[in-house]
Amino acid sequence: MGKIALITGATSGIGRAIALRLSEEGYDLIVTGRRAEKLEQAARELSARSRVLPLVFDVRSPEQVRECLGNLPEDWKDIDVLVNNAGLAAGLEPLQEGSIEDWERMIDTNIKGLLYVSRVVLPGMIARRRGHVFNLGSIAGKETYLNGNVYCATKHAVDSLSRSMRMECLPYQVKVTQICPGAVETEFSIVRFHGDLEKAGNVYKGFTPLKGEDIADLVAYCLNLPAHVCLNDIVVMPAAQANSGLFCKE
Ligand code: NDP
Ligand code: 8X3
Repeated sequence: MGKIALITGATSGIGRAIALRLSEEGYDLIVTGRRAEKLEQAARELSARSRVLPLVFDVRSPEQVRECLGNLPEDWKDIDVLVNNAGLAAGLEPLQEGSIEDWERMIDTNIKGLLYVSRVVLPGMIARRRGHVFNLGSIAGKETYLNGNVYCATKHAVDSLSRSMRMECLPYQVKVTQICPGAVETEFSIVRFHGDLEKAGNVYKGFTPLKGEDIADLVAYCLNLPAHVCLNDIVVMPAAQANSGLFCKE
């Protein structure tokens, strides 16, 4: 049996690319997401190389998280790698015009979802004295940009929780790596702009954004480091981006 990696939000974008890459690296994969059809499609692709367990659930529901991840079949229980990737931005408006529904979606997914999943998975890693957790933060967790308000706050929370996890996992040989990307072209902006493809496409015009595969390469790199080495915190951007608001566009 190979090592087991659990990747949340593997139906698209960064999560899907990480799943593919870890499949190439020989991992068995637990992949999750809410869209059953997309998850099945990803699982079919991954099963060419890996054992795959697709689990459809919403990370915002502590009951669903416990039900799915707390009752894993015996040969899937010993998770070596957890990638807390599921997340989103919804909206890009000044606070005084923001949608409370969008705020709750972001807070419930990006902060509470990450906590619910980690709460179920970490005890096993700690008991086995082995594991590696990756949290998908963002440049939005290192800076605050205009109209990014609640999304930035959720990613600042991921930044803080990643540091807490690192301290609390330290005695148990469980590594914690936060990856904080700048612009990665995925479904992210389509979700942020509530399905407005034109607005979403404009985000990536005039420069070469990162791809999910670039983030997947980083995860693979970290996992292949010697046991005594851990990259704690990675900020990664397109070469054409200096910070959340400064791009060199054609
Ligand atoms: P995508 O929209 O392409 O993918 C998001 C993934 O998260 C999907 O698989 C989606 O699956 C899953 N997801 C969202 N909400 C839930 C939920 N409530 N329960 C379960 N799964 C959920 O975006 P990205 O790949 O770009 O985003 C991945 C992570 O990377 C996010 O945390 C994002 O904040 C972060 N990030 C993205 C950047 C970018 O520029 N793209 C930059 C910095 C960070 P489904 O809809 O099937 O549930
Ligand atoms: C995604 C990158 O700059 O849109 O986290 O917040 S940004």
